Amino acid sequence: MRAHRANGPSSFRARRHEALTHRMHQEGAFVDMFVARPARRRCATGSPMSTTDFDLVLRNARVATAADVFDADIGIVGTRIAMLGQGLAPGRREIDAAGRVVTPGGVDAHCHLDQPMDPPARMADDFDTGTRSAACGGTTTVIPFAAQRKGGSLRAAVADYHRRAEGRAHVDYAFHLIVSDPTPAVLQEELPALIREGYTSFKLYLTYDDLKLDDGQVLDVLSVAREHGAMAMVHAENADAIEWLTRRLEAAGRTAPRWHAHARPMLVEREATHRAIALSQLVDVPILIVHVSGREAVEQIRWARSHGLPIFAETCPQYLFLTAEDLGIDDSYQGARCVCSPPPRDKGNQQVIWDGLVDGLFTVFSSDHAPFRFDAPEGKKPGGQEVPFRHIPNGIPGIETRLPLLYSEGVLAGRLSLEKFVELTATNPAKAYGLHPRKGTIAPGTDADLVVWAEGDFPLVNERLHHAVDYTPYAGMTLRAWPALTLSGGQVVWDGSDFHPRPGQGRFLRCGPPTLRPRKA
Ligand code: DUC
Ligand code: ZN
Ligand code: ZN
Repeated sequence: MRAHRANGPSSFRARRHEALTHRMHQEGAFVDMFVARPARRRCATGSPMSTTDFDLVLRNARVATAADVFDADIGIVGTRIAMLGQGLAPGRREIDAAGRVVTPGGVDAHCHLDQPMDPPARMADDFDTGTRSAACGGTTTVIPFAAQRKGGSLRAAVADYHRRAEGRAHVDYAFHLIVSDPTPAVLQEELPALIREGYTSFKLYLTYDDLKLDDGQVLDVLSVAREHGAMAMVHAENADAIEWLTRRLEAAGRTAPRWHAHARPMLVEREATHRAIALSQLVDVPILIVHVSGREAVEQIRWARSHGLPIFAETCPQYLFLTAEDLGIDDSYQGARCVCSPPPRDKGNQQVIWDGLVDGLFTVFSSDHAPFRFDAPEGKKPGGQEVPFRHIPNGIPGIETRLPLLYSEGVLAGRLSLEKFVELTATNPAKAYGLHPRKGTIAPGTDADLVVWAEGDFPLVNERLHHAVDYTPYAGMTLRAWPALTLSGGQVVWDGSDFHPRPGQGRFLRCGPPTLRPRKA
C-alpha cells in the first residue's frame, strides 16, 4: 500500500494538506491520500487511552445511509466504526474523503461463486477471485449459495462450501442454501438445524431439472421457512413451459443463443411468479422473488402487494442494461455471453424495472453473478463446442460492476436518490438475510465496511475488472463513478487503482432472522 508518511511533528492540518496534494484523480490510488500518524500514547495496560483513539479516521465524508445524507468524520477502531461526528480527534491513520460520498460497503445477496456444476461446466470465479472482484467494485459482503444435490444432504453441501471458501475470501461472506431435494430428513432435521446455526435463507427453483421443486415440495419448504423464521427466495420460471418451447424451437432448428430468450418469454416468468405468490399466501409466509426481469412479473408482485401480501422482490443489472438483442440478432454464437435466466427483455421493460426500483416495488438489487468464461470448454462453449442454447451454461458476470452501474446510471443520472441506492444495494439485502445492522449501514458499532466514491469517466473494459471471466457484458459503456476506496473491516481492500489482497480474512457470517418489513406498492 502506498501511504505517505508524515515526517516530524507537523500539524494535522499540514499533513492533510500534504495528503491533498498527493491526491491522484483516477490516474492513481486514492489511498495515496493516506497520512500515517505516529502511534498514540497508551496507558500502562496497553489499552487505548480513550474511545477517541482511532485506528483510522475517514475525514470529511459525505455519509450516505438509507435514511440520510450528512457530513461527518468516521472514526474506526479495529474492524468497527466507533464514532461519527464533526472534527473527530486524530486517528493513527487518516484518509481525507474531502466531501466525497461514502456509502456502506455493498451487500451482494445473490451471487454464485465456485458452485459445484456438472462437468464440463465450471464457474470461473471462486471465493478468491470472486471476492477480489467484489471488493474492487465496492461490495464487502457476498452471499453465494451452498447447493444441495438431489440425493445428497444439505449438511454435506454446507460443509463442502465451507471448504471452498476457507482461506480464500477477501471480504466477509454468508451462505444461502439451495434446497433441491426436500426429503423428510431435510425438512424435519437438517433445515431447521441449519437455520438455527445461521443459514437463515434458502433458494427454491421452479425450473432447471437438477434443482426444481414441484408445488407440493415448495409448500413443504415454505412451511419450514414459516415455522423457523427463514427467508425463502424463489426462482420463478415455469419449467414445463420452457421445456415445451425449447423442444419446438429445436425441432425447427432454432438453437442459436438468441433463441434462449424465446424459450423463456415473460409469460413463463409471470405464471411462476403468480404461483409462488399463491403458494406463499397459502402457507402465510413472506417470500422474495429473485431476478425479476420485466413487466409481467412486476405486475404480479404489485398485485400481491396491493392485497397486503408480504412479497419481496429482487432485480439485477442485466434487466436495466441488456436486452434480448444482446443474445444475438442473428445466429452468431457471440450472444452466448449474455445467456442468463430469466433473459434480458427490451427497452420498455428496462424502464419498468427502473420504475420499480424508484417506487419501492423492488427490495434489493443484486448481481446474480454467475461467472462462466466465454471462450472455454468449461464455460459458454462446453467441451470446446458451440452448442444449442439448451446446453449453454446460464449466467453472466457482474459482481464488480453492480454498484458502479447503479451509482452511475441511477444516482448520477438523477433516477435514484443516494438513500435509495444504499437501501437497495446494502441496507435491505442485509435486513432480508439477517445481517443488519452489522452490515448495510454506517453507524457506531457496525462493521467498518465503507466505499468512498470517485466521479469521472470510467470506461468499462474487461481488462480492468478483477474477476476470472474473459468478458463483461457491459464492455463499451463509460461509467460516471467507481469506488475510489473500499474498506472491509477497517482495512483497505481496493484503493481505486490496486487491489490489496487479504485471503482468508473475509469472515464467515452467521445470519440472524430476516428483519425486513413488508411494504405496499
Ligand atoms: N440464472 C440463475 O437462476 N442462476 C444463475 C444464473 C442464471 O442465469
Ligand atoms: Zn435463479
Ligand atoms: Zn442466481
